[in-house]
Amino acid sequence: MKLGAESHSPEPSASASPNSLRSVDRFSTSDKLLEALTGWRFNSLLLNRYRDGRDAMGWHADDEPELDPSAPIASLSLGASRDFRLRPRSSPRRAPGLPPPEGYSTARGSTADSPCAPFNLKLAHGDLLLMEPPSQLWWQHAVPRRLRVTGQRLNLTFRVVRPQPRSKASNREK
Ligand SMILES: O=C(O)CCC(=O)C(=O)O
Repeated sequence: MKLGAESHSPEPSASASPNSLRSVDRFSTSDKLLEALTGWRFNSLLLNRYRDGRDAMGWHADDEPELDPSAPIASLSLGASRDFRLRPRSSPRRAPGLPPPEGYSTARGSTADSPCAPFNLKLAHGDLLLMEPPSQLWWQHAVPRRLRVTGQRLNLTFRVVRPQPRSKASNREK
């Protein structure tokens, strides 16, 4: 799935120029586009910049407690194409109401055609990857170093963060 590349300026500032105002308009347009495409309203945006193929991201899952586990994570790639690796977690986390994924018991000794074999996606400019639940509970992902990649890549991940209970510390400040 391809989305158009746009420069985003999420907050209008008091000194916003006509250009940055146009960026804000485009941001809300692409926000609506994302909602139309996914059916989700995201409330958090994380930007990663890979200056070239020497910049990489290690194996991890995006399963932090503040993230809504019932929401997908939408990931927009801009710029240089990069490999995006996926592999099953060594111990999958329980997904409420779901049996373990098919083929998981054989994941450790998996073969290329096993449903849980590690695999690679090539993420190119304008690609929108939707990681649906429970992928974060069962899979890890990484963007490995690729020294032949000389171009820059930006990656924007849209997430749903749950409202946090007020901490004792912030209560004390009041
Ligand atoms: O750059 C990417 O495509 C992946 C980014 C990522 O894994 C993350 O932000 O957690």
